Amino acid sequence: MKRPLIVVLNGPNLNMLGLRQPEIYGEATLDDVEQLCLQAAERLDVTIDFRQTNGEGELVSWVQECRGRASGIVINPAAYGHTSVALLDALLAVELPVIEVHMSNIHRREAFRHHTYVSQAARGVICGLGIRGYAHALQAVADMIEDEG
Ligand code: CA2
Repeated sequence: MKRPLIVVLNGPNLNMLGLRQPEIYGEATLDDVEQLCLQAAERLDVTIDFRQTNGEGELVSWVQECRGRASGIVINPAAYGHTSVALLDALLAVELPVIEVHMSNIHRREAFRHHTYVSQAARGVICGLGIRGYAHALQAVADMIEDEG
């Protein structure tokens, strides 16, 4: 049987991961995060499409493209989570299980990071677990796909 597709989306500046601010985000690079996701996908018997963009419009388009193509979405919207109603609207419209990931614990940081628009479209939110949060998010989406057929 064909493996379900889970799209893993990453927002602005996450291409800098491992290159700056290791005290907040750790030393792993975005390539390391992709490898971790690929390993989790093997274990879970799903296919992933892993992407990063600095553009809000591109992120919205990628969410729209998931309709009819993907079975679920894992998204680290980065700063757009805190600002983008457009991204929220796209995630609500796509009607797929969504898990939001933040590597840092956004609730222990500045007040403007405590709220995310994306959370309103997410079945669950994982924050503060570093890059391992992505593997937990993939597990959660894979479970939802299996439970809901
Ligand atoms: O903790 C997370 O995963 C965040 O989504 C990361 C975002 C931040 O705006 C969110 O509040 C929480 C920032 C991504 C930028 O990552 C960088 C990594 C290294 C150097 C510079 C930026």
